[in-house]
Amino acid sequence: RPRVFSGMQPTADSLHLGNYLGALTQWVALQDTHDAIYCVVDLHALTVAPDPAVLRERTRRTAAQYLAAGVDPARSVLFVQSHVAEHAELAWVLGCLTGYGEAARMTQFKDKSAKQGAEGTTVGLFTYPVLMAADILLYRTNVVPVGEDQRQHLELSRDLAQRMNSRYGPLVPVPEAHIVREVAKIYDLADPTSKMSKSNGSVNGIIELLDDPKVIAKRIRSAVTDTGTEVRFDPEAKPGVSNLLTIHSALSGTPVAELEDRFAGRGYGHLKVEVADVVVEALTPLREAVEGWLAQPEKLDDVLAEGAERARAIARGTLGDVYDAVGLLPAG
Ligand code: AQP
Repeated sequence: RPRVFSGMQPTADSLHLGNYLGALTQWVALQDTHDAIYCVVDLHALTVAPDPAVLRERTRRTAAQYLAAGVDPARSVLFVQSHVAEHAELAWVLGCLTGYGEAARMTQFKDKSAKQGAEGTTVGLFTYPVLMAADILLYRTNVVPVGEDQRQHLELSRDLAQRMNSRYGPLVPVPEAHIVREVAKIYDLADPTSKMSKSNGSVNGIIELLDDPKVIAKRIRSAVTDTGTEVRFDPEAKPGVSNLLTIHSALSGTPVAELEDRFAGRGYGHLKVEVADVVVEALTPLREAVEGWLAQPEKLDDVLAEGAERARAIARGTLGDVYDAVGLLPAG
């Protein structure tokens, strides 16, 4: 079976609806057809200088959300990035294959470093996409399910795979992005031209998976729409309404065209009420399942320890081949 790998950063107490629709639901579906490996990328989270105790807590919470959403440890490898030392080791080798200008062109780096200023911008933020390439190539990954915002980083992973293979002989497959167009970019409810984001989102524009249902309903009710009344999917002219239709359709399974018909002549208020119901209905069992996992931290840690062991076995093989190919002397 082809291999799928993906990860998310433990940079918030809760994942948001963009993470869930753009990535996590795809991860769960791909378990049926792929050899799946999913990771909480805590080393990446160090780029935002988190409080140590908070980072530890969020790492567990993120893993609990993967499990609650349906990542099944019996079928997938689920682990924490820092538990497998080979990620950082392969990242060094790949960093030595990455051009400075190539890394400096990454738009996420440009955006985040512009916000943080020269003093606040670390080398870790700069080399973030190189570590991401290491995560992916270490498992000889074929498919990487991500949202649209990660497309450029994935392109770099592909370039590095090709470069390594052409310089040192075939070592890793060139990974493909798995980006599902309809849900590739969920927008901020309060600013529907920006993506829903853990770090940049306006407080009112983001729906966290673990939010209280009342908060979710309130945020959807106050979602920014346009001054018209027609419920129509038109991301250019009606980004707010189109975002609500996307969310409804993805969670309810109802095609967007059918929703347009259903809400014809009924105005935005009705749409918002129904979207709130659909979101609360989808997230309530998920929130309860997360609470279940967090109530048994030993069981959660056991799942992660077993996952790390399985991941390490694969990672060790790839890193050994790469070290050998680039000419590092075996330890004997
Ligand atoms: N708004 C979104 N719509 C669809 N998919 C999205 N993803 C993120 N936002 C949306 C996808 O979720 C995964 C999260 O990866 P990450 O933890 O590395 O975070 P990120 O891509 O930087 O996005 P976040 O979670 O919103 O954080 P910040 O605030 O740092 O931008 C990825 O697959 C991503 O594509």
